[in-house]
Amino acid sequence: MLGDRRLITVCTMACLGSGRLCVRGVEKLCQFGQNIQVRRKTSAAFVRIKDTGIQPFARTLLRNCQDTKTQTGCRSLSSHQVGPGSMPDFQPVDPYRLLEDDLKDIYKDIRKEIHWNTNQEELRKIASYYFDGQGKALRPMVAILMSRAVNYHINKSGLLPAQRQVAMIAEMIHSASLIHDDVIDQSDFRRGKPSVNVVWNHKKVTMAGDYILAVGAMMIARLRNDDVTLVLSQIITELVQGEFMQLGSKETENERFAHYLTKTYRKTASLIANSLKAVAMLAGADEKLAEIAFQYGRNVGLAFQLVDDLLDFVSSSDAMGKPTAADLKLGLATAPVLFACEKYPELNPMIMRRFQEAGDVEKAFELVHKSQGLEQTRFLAKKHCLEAARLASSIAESPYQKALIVVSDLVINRMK
Ligand code: GRG
Repeated sequence: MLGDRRLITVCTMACLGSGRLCVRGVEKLCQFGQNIQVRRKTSAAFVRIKDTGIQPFARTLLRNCQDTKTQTGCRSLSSHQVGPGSMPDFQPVDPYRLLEDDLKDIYKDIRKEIHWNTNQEELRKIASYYFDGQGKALRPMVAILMSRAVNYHINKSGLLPAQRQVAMIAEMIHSASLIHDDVIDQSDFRRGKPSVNVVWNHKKVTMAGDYILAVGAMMIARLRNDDVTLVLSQIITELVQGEFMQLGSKETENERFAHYLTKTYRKTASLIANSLKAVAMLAGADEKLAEIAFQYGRNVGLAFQLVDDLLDFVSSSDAMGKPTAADLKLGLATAPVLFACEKYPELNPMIMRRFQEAGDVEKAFELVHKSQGLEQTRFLAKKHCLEAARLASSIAESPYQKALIVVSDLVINRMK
């Protein structure tokens, strides 16, 4: 654990140090807690970068890849020139950089959708509050990566407008759920700023979350694809069920872990899994390929939430942009606590009373750190990341497919 903590400190320092130098993509990479050493291990996604305009940090990344060119097979490739059979010279880049052109207007386009569908200025403001570019944009990023990887696999090139719409819809459903979550949890802080429920009253905020969902539903309808509509609608039913499950708890340890994993799938992984399945279906993928896209998203999503639950115990609130140990304070027993129960059964009654008695939160926090719960959580997350990487490896080799593998690495090493 000490080793892990040291790694976290080193990564955080690397991020802070390079943050001012970062181009947008590298900033996002930093939010994930990557540093040059990690990149060297995983330099697997490549794009052609013009000689001008490469920021110092990105230049270092390029040098790292060039150093290992023969081992990794680096070649350069423009994201707009990707097509079956054409694989010119690769240079390394992070997934955000690879998709820079695809992602740069995503929030602007979402804000336009939010704006066009109402003339009520306050509703526009509240609904746009979290589309400020401060999130990691993980969901649109993986949706577009999977779109381009699948398109390449089935001999199509580029990105379909409908696939880009799904990337936007995924981020909109995510934000609507964050807004509702903030109201339910009475949050104070998110992404380093006052959470939406602090700025406006909870009735208006709840309506704004509903409004984002409704605009998202109209965008789904415009896709005019019944199967995709079903897949994307599933996300919302599962999100609600996941949140509902979180309100309850289970008596026995076994039941509790199964309950936690189902809840985690519904609350976090379903959104990624089903949006990736939707973009694959829009490409005309067969069932097998659509299932690979779904399973990749499911594994990345589970790992992402496991790491989120882990970071709640080890990260500072400054790094996270939201308070830490928040889950315990909300009465939630996540993976680190459930694992810690094996060694410290005295956690069981605390879980059952949802850490409500004086001193419960502090004691549980201490026992989790004394147990192997954090390592076990990380191990389980890693298992899902490896499975995601294995699934991505079964898609035809392309810069996007390789970037999907890099993403699985970013998820396990992320710092916020
Ligand atoms: C109204 C759609 C809807 C749902 C209602 C409230 C609720 C049911 C569900 C809550 C689901 C929720 C908030 C899950 C948390 C998932 C999670 C790990 C969020 C953090 O994601 P990041 O780190 O956030 O990607 P950023 O800020 O980077 O976008």
